[in-house]
Amino acid sequence: MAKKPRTIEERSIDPAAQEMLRRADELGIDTAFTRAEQMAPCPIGATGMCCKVCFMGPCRLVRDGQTGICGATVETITARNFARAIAAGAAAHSDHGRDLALTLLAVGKGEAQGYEIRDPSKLVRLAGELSIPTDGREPKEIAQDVAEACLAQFGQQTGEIPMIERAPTSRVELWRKLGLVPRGIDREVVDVLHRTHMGDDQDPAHILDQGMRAALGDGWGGSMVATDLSDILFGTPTPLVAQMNLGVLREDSVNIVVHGHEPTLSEMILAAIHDPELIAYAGDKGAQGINLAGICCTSNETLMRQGVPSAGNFLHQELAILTGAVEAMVVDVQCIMQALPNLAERFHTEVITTSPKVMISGATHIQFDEHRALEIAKEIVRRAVDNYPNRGEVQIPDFRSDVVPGFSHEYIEFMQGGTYRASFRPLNDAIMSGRIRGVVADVGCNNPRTTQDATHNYLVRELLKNDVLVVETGCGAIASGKLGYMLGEAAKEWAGPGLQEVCEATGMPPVLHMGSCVDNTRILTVLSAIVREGGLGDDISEVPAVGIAPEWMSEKAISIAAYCAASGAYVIMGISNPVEGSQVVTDILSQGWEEKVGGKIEFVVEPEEMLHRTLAHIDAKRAALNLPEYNPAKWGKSGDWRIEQILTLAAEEREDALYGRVRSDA
Ligand code: BF8
Ligand code: SF4
Repeated sequence: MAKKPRTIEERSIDPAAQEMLRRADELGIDTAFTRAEQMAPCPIGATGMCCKVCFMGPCRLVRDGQTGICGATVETITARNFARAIAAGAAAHSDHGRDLALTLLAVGKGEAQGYEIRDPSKLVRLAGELSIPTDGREPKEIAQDVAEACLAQFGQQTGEIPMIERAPTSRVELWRKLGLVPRGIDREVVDVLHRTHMGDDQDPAHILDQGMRAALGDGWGGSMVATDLSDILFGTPTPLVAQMNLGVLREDSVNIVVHGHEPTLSEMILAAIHDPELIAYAGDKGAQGINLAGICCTSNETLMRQGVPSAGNFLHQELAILTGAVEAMVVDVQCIMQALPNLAERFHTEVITTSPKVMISGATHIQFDEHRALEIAKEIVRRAVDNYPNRGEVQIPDFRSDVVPGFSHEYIEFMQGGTYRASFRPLNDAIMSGRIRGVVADVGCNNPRTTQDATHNYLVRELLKNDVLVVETGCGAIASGKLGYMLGEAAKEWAGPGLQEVCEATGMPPVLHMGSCVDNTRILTVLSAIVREGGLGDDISEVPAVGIAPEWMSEKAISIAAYCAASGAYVIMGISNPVEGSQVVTDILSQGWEEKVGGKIEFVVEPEEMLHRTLAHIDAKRAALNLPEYNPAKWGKSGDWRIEQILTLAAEEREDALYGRVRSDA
C-alpha cells in the first residue's frame, strides 16, 4: 500500500530542491522523491535474504533456520549478495579508470583529438612509481608506457597490483599475510562472481574476504588509476572559487548539463562551449551565451578543476530538468536515472546518452569517441543551441552558494608548507595536540528514502562543532557545498575553537572538497601520508578517523566502504543494513573484520547514533595513541584579529586575502 506522501520539507532540506518539488507537485509530475513514497522496499531483498543466483529459486528466506532449495543458509545468501554488490561497484569504478587509461594511451599516440597532458609532473611521478624510465623522454612517450602499465593492472593474473605500495608498510604486510592483495583488478571481480555462483563458496566469512580483495582492487587499483590519470590529463585540482545549486542555470543562456562520472566528455564540452562560432550561433538563436553546469560526480570533476558550476547532487538530476531551462542533459555512465527521458518529454530538454555502455530508451544517442572528441562535443553543443527556441515556461530557483573545491592530496600537502616545505606535519601536529580532534570523510550519495542532504548536513555541522576536520567527495561534497561549508569563512561560523584556528591559519575551509567518488582514493593517500609522517601510529587503523556514507544508495558506495574497512578504517553507512537478515554476517562485517583487518563496516540509521559512534571511535583512537584528551577550552585564543580584519573586506578582496588569486576564468 502506498505510504502517506511526505511534506516537501521531509523530502529535501535544500530550498532549491523544495521549490522544484513544489513545481513538480503542481504539474502532477513524479520524481524519485515521490516514487520512493509509492514504492516500499521489498523487505526480503532489503535485508539481503533473497537469493537469485540459480533458477531452482529465486529463494526468499523469511523464517529462522529456513534455507534455499540447495540448502544455502541466510548467512551464505546475505554474504553472497553483499559480495556481489562490492563486485559491481568495483567494476563500475574500475572500468572508469580503464577508460581513462585508454584515453591517455590515445593521447600518447597523438590520436586523441583535443586532449593534452595537463600535469606532466604527476605523469613523471607515476611513471617513477611504475618503474617506467622518464629521463630525456617526451611526456607523450612516457604517457604511452604509463597507460600500458595501468591497463596491464586490469588483466594481470598473478602477483600484486603496484599501487598497494602506497599504503603503509604494515598494512601491505597484513594484506599479504591474509591473502588480500589484489592480483589484478578484473580478476578479483571475476573471482567474486565465480565464487558466488550456485554451488561454490558457502562460507560467509570466506566469501566476504574475497569481497575485500575485489574492493581493494577498486580502491588501490581501478579508482586510483582513475584519479591519477584524470589529474594527468585534466590537471591536478587546486582550490578555486565556484558555485553550486540550481541557481547556476541561466535564464538568458543555453544551458547544458553534464551528468555522470567520466571527465573525458565533460572536459571536451567545456572546450566546445568556448568556441566563438558556437557562441555566435547561440546569439543568432536569441541566447546571451552558452552555460555549462554539472550534476553528480561529472560535476565534481569539472567543478574542482575548471570551476564549472554544479547544478547539484544525485537527487537534483530530475530537478534540473524541472526548471524548464535545460536545453540538453548530456550523460555518460553511472547514477543516471532512467526517469530522465520521460521527464524531459514534459519539457523541451533533450537527454543525450554518449557512452557505448549506456543507452536509454527515449534518449538521443550520440556516441562519444575520444579520437573525435571535440567534433562530437561541438555537435552536442550545436544541438543544445538549436533547442533553445523550444523553451516553454522557465523557473530557476534563485539559490546558488559559493564554494572553494579542489583539495587534492597534493594541494593539502602544499597548503601546509608551500613549495619548499610541503608536508603533512602541521596536520599531524594539529591532530596530536588536539586542535583537530580527528578526521571524518563524509561521502556518498543522496537517497530518496531519507530527507535529501539532511544527514550530511547534521553530521557535518556537529562534527565541525566538535573540532573534527571533514573531507568530502561525491554527492556528500555537493551537499556541503550547497550548504556553504566549503568556504574559509565557514570555519568562523561552524568550527570549534581548535579547528577554527587551524583553518584560519591555513586559509582552508573546515570541509575539504576532495573530488568525485573515484577520488576517495585521495583520502586513502592522505591517510597513508599521515601515517608516514609519524606520530599517529604505524597504520591507517590507528589514525583517529572515520568514514561515513549517511545517505548512500549505490553499489559503488558498498565497494568504497569495503575497501576503506579493508584498509583499516571504521566505516558507518546510513539508510539501512543490506545484510540485516543475518546477524552473523552483520557481525562479520563489524567485529569480524575489525579483528582481521582493523577496520569495519557498521550500518547505523539514526544520525545521532552515527555522530556518537564517530566521536567515540575518534576519542578511543586518540587514547590508544596516548594523545591528550580532546579539550576545546585549550584553543581559539590566538589570531582572531586577522580574521576579523579579513571579514571587513569586500567580497573579492576577501577571497584574495584568504586564498590568494585563485579565481578561475571558466
Ligand atoms: O559516484 S555519490 S549518487 S554520483 S554513487 Fe552516484 Fe553516489 Fe553520487 Fe558519483 Ni558516488
Ligand atoms: Fe535458491 Fe540455492 Fe539457487 Fe540461491 S542458489 S536461488 S538459495 S537454490
